[in-house]
Amino acid sequence: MIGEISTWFAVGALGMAFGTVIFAGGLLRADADVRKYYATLTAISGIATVAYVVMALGIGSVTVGDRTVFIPRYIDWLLTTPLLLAYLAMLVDPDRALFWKIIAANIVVIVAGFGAALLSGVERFGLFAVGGLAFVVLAYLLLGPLTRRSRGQRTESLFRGLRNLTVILWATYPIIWLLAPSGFGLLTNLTNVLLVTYLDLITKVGFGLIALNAGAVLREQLQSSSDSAPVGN
Ligand code: RET
Repeated sequence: MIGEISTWFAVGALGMAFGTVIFAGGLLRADADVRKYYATLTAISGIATVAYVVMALGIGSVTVGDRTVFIPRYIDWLLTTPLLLAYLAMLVDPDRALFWKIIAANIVVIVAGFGAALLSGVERFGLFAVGGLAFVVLAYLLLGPLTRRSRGQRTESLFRGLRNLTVILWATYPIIWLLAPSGFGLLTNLTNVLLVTYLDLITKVGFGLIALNAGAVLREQLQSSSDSAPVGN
């Protein structure tokens, strides 16, 4: 049972559904000014729940050469990675041009990776390199220009924490892609699915839980500083 790929997809579906319930519960109770944060997290884990259920049911996989490509995985990434980046951007409110550059680089990453996975010959490594290069641009935009926007904002430390989680964990995806059957075939498909499922859960549900927890602390601090203001000092 544990040795079956569909088991890991089912684990992923349960984890994503858990996150969706927590975030949707928060959305129902949220004040108007923070509703967009909850709505974004709910959409991210909701979309992933659907993708994992579909994959657990064995739907949407194609065979390329002697390996399997899970199409719902790439559709999930195409929809949810821009939402994760939008969440980061909402914390620091960048200008539109910078935001759309970030989204464009991200879309090139995922589309190139998807295209590469569908090719069976060595030319797929060329497309992988295009995706890798776009990822370097994306990481630069997050660590450079977007981080400069965050300076001095109240959300700066939350932004930095989530940005680091994002850049570090996202950088492991291309490494796994290369080691998996999509690249050099050093990992079995089962190990590949298991690793990516864990990563997806941390980058989506873990990201959301950290954001909500830190957001609550932030709000408390703001409230207590405004409560204590009239008393003096
Ligand atoms: C690919 C291959 C092409 C080169 C690069 C890749 C990066 C993928 C990433 C995926 C992130 C997914 C997330 C999912 C959340 O649940 C497409 C593997 C750079 C960064 C965060």
